[in-house]
Amino acid sequence: MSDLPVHAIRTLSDQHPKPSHIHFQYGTAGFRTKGDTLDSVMFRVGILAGLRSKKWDGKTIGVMVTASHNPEPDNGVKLVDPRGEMLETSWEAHATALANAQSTDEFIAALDTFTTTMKIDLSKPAKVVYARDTRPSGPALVAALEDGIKAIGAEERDAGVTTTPVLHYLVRAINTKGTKEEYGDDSEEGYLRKLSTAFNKLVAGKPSIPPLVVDCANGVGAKLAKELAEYLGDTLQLIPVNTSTTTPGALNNACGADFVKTQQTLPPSLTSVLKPGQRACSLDGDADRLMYYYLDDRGQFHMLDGDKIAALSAAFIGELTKSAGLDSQIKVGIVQTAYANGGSTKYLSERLPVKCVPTGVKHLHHAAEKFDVGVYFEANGHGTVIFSPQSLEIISAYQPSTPAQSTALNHLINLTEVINQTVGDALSDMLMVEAVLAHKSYSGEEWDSLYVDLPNRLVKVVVADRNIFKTEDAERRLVSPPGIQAKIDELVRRYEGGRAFVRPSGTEDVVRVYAEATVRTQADELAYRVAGLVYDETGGHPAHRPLEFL
Ligand code: G16
Repeated sequence: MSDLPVHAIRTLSDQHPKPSHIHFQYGTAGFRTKGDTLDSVMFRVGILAGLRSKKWDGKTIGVMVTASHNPEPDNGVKLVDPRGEMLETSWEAHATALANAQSTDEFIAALDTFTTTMKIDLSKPAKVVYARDTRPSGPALVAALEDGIKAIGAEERDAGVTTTPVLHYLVRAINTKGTKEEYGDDSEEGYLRKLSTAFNKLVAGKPSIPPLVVDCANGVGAKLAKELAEYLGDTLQLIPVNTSTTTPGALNNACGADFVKTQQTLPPSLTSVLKPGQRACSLDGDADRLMYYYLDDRGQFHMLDGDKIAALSAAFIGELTKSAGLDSQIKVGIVQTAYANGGSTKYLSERLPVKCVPTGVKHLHHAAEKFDVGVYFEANGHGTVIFSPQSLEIISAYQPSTPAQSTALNHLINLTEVINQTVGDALSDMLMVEAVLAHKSYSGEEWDSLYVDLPNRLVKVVVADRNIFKTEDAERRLVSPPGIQAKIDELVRRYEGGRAFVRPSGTEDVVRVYAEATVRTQADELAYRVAGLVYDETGGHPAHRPLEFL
């Protein structure tokens, strides 16, 4: 076993001192906070990525620099494991501990203990691939990350400015190259070619698809959407809007998937673009979330969120496995979180097994792996579909006995290719949705009518310390601070069809409140009452008292 390259680490670590007053936390989607405080975190993550790669015997580890749906001054970083999945949960605590060592000496001592305890063979090679979104703080943070990668002596590959899902794809493609599980060519072009080829095959012979407006949240999705449009040609005309990636403050501002989901309205920039009957979709800042919507004949807005995407895709996959004669061997299951609309949970659980897990795609992904085909979507539009290795083997070995079975089997195979199975991917999910709509000849309205959403409201509360909030039962109940859950229960009882829960965000310094009820005004009232309760009981920040109390 060789030793840590202490000299290189010390010299470079001194150039990236930790701000003494900040405690960093590897949360729902990695480290995420103000971009100008993250220099030391980036350097240390570079080292950690190298060590993770050594632990995996030199397999490539991914690092994505993004704060996704957060506003522009925020930034963040997350690690991607060799199969393109989120970092193994047990390493999150190590990441947090290393990020919080106060000095270079403490950091080196912590690294030493860490590598010994984890039995990391430092003589192994290490490879790291990284990318960033379009945030102005990105280049400096990437430079700090590169110093970390250099300090641990890992080989680096800069994937440049691209989306989070592309980075996940690249990690899997690099690590499966030349194996029987080869995922695709390890380049952005390879990704675009793979998705567009499968999509074009899936919709061949179907009636032409109407052009689709794509709100790119003024983020990195704009670049990929424009490139994808080239690959799709006339099969599906994309109309990218909100593509101002260099306009200060534009990112995720009054546009994008999070805006649509939380405001339940059309981005103002689309009012003159979208026509009644036309559907559109919004990506978020790093293009891993997708929200659909359409205007009905009266110009009224209708949202088609992650729950609706799950319902649409699960039904289609179920139909295909049945038509192919594979339904007894391949079963579809759904994974949701507490945010799933009660209407969707009722509809889906009457048809399929449904599991509820805590927020964060990493939780959904792992639960979905337990199904032959796991369809997982958060209501916020973050999700994908994963086929188990056994299902993929069954599909590839299957000999259909009729032409109809053969057609369905081909659709199923193309679907496995159009879907980015590593992680939620807005553009891949968009192609899946468009393919299903084309097959079913559904308009937005027909898709929407699969089930009726219960009116709901999401509210943020800024509190003194969100870390005092602890939950259980897949985040549906608060165990701490004590006493609040009983008061929430008491409030919920007063509303017909009422449901509400409170949880600390893992990506923003807030507590989130969700409520739904049979009637819109009641859902709003319940949400603001629960928010007020949380605020009053836990010392909310005076400047941020939830305003819309009814
Ligand atoms: C991240 C996670 C999602 C999660 C979201 C909000 O999304 O990947 O799984 O739903 O944060 O989390 P929270 O409510 O804890 O802030 P993204 O798109 O921001 O990476």
